[in-house]
Amino acid sequence: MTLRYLTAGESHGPGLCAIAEGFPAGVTIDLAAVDHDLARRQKGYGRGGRMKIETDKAQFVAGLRGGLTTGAPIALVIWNKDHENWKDLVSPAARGGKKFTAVRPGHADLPGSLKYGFDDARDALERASARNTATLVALGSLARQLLAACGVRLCSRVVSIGEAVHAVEGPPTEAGRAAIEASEFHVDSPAAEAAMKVVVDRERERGSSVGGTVEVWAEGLPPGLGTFVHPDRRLDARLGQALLGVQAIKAVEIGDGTRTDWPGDRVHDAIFHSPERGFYRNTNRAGGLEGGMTNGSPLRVRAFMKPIPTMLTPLPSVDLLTRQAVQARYERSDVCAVPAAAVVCEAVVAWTLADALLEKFGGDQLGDLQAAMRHYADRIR
Ligand code: EPS
Repeated sequence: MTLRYLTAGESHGPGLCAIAEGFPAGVTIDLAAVDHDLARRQKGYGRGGRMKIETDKAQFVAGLRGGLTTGAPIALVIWNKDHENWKDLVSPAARGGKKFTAVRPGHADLPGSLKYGFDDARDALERASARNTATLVALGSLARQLLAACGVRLCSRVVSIGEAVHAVEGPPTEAGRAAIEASEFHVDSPAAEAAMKVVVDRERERGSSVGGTVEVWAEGLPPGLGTFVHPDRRLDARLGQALLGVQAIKAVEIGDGTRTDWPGDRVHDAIFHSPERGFYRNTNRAGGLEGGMTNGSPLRVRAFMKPIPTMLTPLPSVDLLTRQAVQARYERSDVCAVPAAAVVCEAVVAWTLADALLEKFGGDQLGDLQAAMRHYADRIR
């Protein structure tokens, strides 16, 4: 691991923060682009009231000078506007209010309280909240800007919400990318949008919630990021860890990896070569990864998100303190956060790829990194 980060912060505490270490010097960081990515995460049909309160912005407090990275650790803070409304309950000095004991099935409330010996699940849920994904998006935005300087670009889209599926193959076109960014469902199909809206409205009406599937694409990656030599250095394993580390993500697919019903001749991508293109494929069922390494084709990973566990019509539960049967507590939440999850997954994939790129090519400084990439491109042609 060349690039590393730590985050801290609770959902309704004063703010969230992150420190990134190992980022090369000389990368121009567009601060407005970081805030733009934070705004993308806040969007999406089915989001709850919190997103009307927040306008997430990253305040950089270290590691940048004159818009350029210096190679020193980068530190940033995202302040929680909603803290003002919760400060009697969750400020560092206060511990007021009713205890949260009607623990929600599917959330960290119960196992978190048992593990740490809490008599109030708020001590677990505040940190377990998906609010922390704001820091992941800010970090991912830095990684995306580094990758862009190295000819790599990423995008994401929603593939399904509940049973509404957008059947797509291949990365979105240029027009598709614009449509995705303009869509409340983060999808490049009006028909899929309409079907997804029906599902979200229905589950809101039922007092329930709904999950779905998102995909992330990265184009322009050189072959050979990651390695087959040891399990924990495989790029597919590292992407799996990054994506499964995002709240509510329960499964990850690389390329068409779940198509175990297909025979080998339908699964593997035949290899071709021409002097102009070097090695290339006409298909990409591997999703750009072979042997735990990029193979030069676009990377495609999918992440599967479970429905959010906070529901207006709650499931039966047991009170943490009395051990009596209760209905799980409802707190303001989202009916569907799948479009936001697409932006978060894109961010953690960007971070993982930036790490693998720096590992392969070295990276005290952007110019050295770019020169190493050019040398490698010539060698493998
Ligand atoms: C989130 C903020 C949270 C939730 C959601 C994600 O805000 P609040 O709890 O104040 O409504 O909307 O968090 C969860 C779904 C969860 O399970 O904690 C955000 O910023 O993304």
